[in-house]
Amino acid sequence: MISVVVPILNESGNINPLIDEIHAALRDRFAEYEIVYVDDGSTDDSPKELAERMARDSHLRVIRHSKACGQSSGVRTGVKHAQFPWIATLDGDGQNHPGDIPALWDAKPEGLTPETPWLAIGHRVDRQDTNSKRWASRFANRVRAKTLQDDTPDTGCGIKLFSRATFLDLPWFNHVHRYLPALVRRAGGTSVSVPVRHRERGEGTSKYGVWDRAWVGMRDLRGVKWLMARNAVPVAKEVEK
Ligand SMILES: Nc1nc2c(ncn2[C@@H]2O[C@H](COP(=O)(O)OP(=O)(O)O)[C@@H](O)[C@H]2O)c(=O)[nH]1
Ligand SMILES: [Mg+2]
Repeated sequence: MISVVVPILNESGNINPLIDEIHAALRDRFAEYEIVYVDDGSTDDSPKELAERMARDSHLRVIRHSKACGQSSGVRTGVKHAQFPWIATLDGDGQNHPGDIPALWDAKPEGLTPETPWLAIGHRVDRQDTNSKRWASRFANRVRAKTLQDDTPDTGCGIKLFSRATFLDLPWFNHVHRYLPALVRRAGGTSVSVPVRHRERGEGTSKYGVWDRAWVGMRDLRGVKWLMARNAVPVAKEVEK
């Protein structure tokens, strides 16, 4: 019933502990689930660790990009390959707690079909990052919320829940994963923020610097604002014979 998509780049040492936690969070809650890792061309031991784990873990599937294409591409590849209608995403460094997936699931209105645009996104209430990253993120979130009016305190959080149909119907560009609440609303849907835990990264280092993200963010924000202005959501109903 649910596919957990984890985009990674060089997350050696974080793979097995996170997969253990995903199983612990889901096994009593979902009759059926799969874990889809998308390796964006890692050059560390991640491919080896994934291959070893896959040999003994029937829930795990691994998709590998032949060359690095970025985190949003990783999410999209995972969603495309997912076999279940509902998707949860997680960062691969252990900063998100898989134990929060059920809270996002519970935020889903009862009876909601996968065809109805809807998104639950984590809100990292007690963020465990460096001061500079927290400051930059707070600033970026404020500018974005004011520009897009998406009523979301934290769009950079990696833990999210949405349907496969919803995601694949959204416009796509590199870094789109930071603008999903606005884009789901643009599609006539709703997004809800759910308070989640946040931890320090396990092994390894962050793949993003504060400044490279800020410059890309400003350009993307202009693009998303344009998309919002050029919106038209039809209410379509088949005419009966
Ligand atoms: N597929 C893919 N995943 C990435 C890339 N850069 C980062 N990630 C993953 O995205 C998640 C968040 O990245 P991270 O470096 O922890 O960012 P931070 O938490 O904002 O410092 C982690 O799971 C990374 O492995 C990338 O270029 N491609
Ligand atoms: Mg991280």
